Amino acid sequence: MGLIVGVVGATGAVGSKMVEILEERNLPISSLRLFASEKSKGSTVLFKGKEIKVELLTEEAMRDSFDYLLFSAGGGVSEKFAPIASEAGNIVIDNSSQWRMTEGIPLVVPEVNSHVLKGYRGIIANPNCSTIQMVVALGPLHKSFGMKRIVVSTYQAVSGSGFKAIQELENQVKDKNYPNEVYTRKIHGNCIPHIDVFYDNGFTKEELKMVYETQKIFENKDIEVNATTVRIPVYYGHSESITVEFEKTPEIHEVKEILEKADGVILMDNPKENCYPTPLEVENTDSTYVGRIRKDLFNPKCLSLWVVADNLRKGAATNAVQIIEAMENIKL
Ligand code: 11C
Repeated sequence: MGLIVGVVGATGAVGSKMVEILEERNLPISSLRLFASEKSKGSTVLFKGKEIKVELLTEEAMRDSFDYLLFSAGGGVSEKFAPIASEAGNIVIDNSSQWRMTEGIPLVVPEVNSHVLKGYRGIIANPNCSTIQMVVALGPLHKSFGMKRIVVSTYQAVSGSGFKAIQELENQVKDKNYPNEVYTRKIHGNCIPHIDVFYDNGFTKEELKMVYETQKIFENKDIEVNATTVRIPVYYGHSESITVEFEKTPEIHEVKEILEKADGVILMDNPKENCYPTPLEVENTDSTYVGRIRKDLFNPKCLSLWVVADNLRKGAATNAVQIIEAMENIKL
């Protein structure tokens, strides 16, 4: 018997990637059901050469039997429907921020902490895209050198805000006077140091996700994270400039050896040959790319690096599908 899988929010930017990636990977899926709101109900999506009709998301449908339900329809939908599906015995992998910080709900990046899935059934949270690529790159270094403090600035693609934002950038490329609706400023020819809402402490919600999700994934509240998240006029692929302070002194050759062997990481670091990752080059791939590795000039325990990944794939849909794969591997 193959797997019965459902995707909630199947017509959105991440949901449609989930369907694409479910088709690409070797999972034995016998039935795929797709759910969306009234707006997309009845539209069709191609999966393995067959047209699948998108169903209206209902409580009743969530009580049907699924091996896995992937959710990417926003926090409100996950808040209401994920518990219904999970109480019916289904495993939910939720891409929204709704359940990420809830105690008892695992927040999983398979390369880093798949051990938390052992024996677990229920809602599993998929982290924020900017957190995922950072922890994939830093996880193996943390194991060897112990992280104390991370200072990160992000350069995030518009696809992180969904199809509407991709269209807004495309329209502004064609017509520089095209008005901004998704962002507070025009995004074309600009960069905006503002992702999600501001809190009273001056940080944005996106920045605090990077702090608290990182601590939860590494099960260590002592890791200090200071993030500045910025939207730039790139369609796909988030980039991050990261400086980390470790407990032990990392040597560059050791760091490179570790990253070369690390699960999910591709090292692209040869400045003499202009070798470093950029979002255009990594679009449509599933790895996390690391380059520009260098020692701080003043603190030998500090390292800077540049990390790039496709935000819709490894930052969202691929990570969610890899959680299914990790769960299936645990069963073996
Ligand atoms: C962005 N990181 O690029 C956001 C999108 O919590 O899953 C993903 C939001 C989330 O705008």
